[in-house]
Amino acid sequence: MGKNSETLFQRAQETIPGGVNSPVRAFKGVGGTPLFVDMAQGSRIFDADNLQYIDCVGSWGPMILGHGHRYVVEAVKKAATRGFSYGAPTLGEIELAEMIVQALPSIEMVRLVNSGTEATMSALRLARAATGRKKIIKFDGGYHGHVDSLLVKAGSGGATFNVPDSAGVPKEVTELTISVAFNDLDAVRTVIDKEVAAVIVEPVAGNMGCVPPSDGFLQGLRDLCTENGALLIFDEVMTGFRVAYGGAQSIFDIKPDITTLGKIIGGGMPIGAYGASKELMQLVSPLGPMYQAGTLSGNPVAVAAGKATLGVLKNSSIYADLEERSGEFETGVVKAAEKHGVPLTVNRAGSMWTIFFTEGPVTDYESANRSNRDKFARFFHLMLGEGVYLPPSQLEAAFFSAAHAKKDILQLIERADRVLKKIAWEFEK
Ligand code: HOZ
Repeated sequence: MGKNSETLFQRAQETIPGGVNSPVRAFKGVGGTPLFVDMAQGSRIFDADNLQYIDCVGSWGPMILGHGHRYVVEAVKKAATRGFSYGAPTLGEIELAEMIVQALPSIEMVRLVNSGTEATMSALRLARAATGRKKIIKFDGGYHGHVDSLLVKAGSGGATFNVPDSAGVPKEVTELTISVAFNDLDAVRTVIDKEVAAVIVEPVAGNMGCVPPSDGFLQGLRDLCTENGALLIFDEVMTGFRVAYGGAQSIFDIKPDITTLGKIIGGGMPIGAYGASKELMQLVSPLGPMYQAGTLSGNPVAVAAGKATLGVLKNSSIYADLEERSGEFETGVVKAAEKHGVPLTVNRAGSMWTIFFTEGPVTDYESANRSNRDKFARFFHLMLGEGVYLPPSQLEAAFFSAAHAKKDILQLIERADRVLKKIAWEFEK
């Protein structure tokens, strides 16, 4: 790691817990010092030592157009000159809401919030308000932000740092949460009953690494929810406008009752959203009795970035291009691993992917945890040395953007090939 990042990390630890404002950035899952970012452009990020990396994190998902897309930058500049925040409604919020409603037919009304965590917290409250029930079903390794009742067998940082159930959350709260294995419909069938308000699921899991749903899993959840009068919440904070413009629900053709969004709908600015039918959303204050509010909700600068991003994505060839390049990357890495004799599984849903160091298949949290973490950490650091920035944890998804050109993909394969050769020498003898 460069000298400037080291110095900044030492300094940061004096005033910021762990030196970071979100734990997964801290490199604790792979060891070493996090790189401090100076700037980013297109598919590249530059650190405080002016070292350049191909960025496969993309701010954990939002940067689907790449960094500094000129339309988004222009929209943000224009919005910023008109005032950062009014705490009053704007035309832009209506336009972004209309874009979301047009893209996801399961959503007739949408409320903008400031983060994915706020979105999922509000979605649970809405489900409980609508059903009058208390219990929630989630999945092991599923992560829906740091909502108290969802920090049960949580993925992402919770799993990476081995604190799947956070301290500071009363057991009376988590007693209402039931967590079962992802892709296991029988497990859901066993626990679902007439006290369950909602089943919340990432339709493509992204916080135990990338784990797509198995055939029939999401439809099975839809059916079980309907049969039991529970609501189905799709947490599409990661997959919304990522795996397709209409999210995972458009690909798998499932209509959830409530959808949560974030990341891409803010184009890299802080935002979140939850949406549902008019019937459900009419329960939300000021129309109905479910209270939820926010000073900065619908922030005009974030809304401008989101509208510009969705505007570029809509009716573009971006999703087809992303699929082609991501597929090429997957094939290249799998071939390189075979050539060097490194057992490895690449899970991928469009431009969202994870490399697991196991024969696989990786279908749930348990199988994701069979990945050899030492190999992953070594792979991560060797790739970093090759100028590639991957998510610093085995249990996270990586992302490509429209700015990742064919040339970038070829470079990534070449570098992964070199690195896998070293991994084979070090681990497979
Ligand atoms: N959902 C993202 C990671 N899994 C959020 C990033 C973070 O926690 O900082």
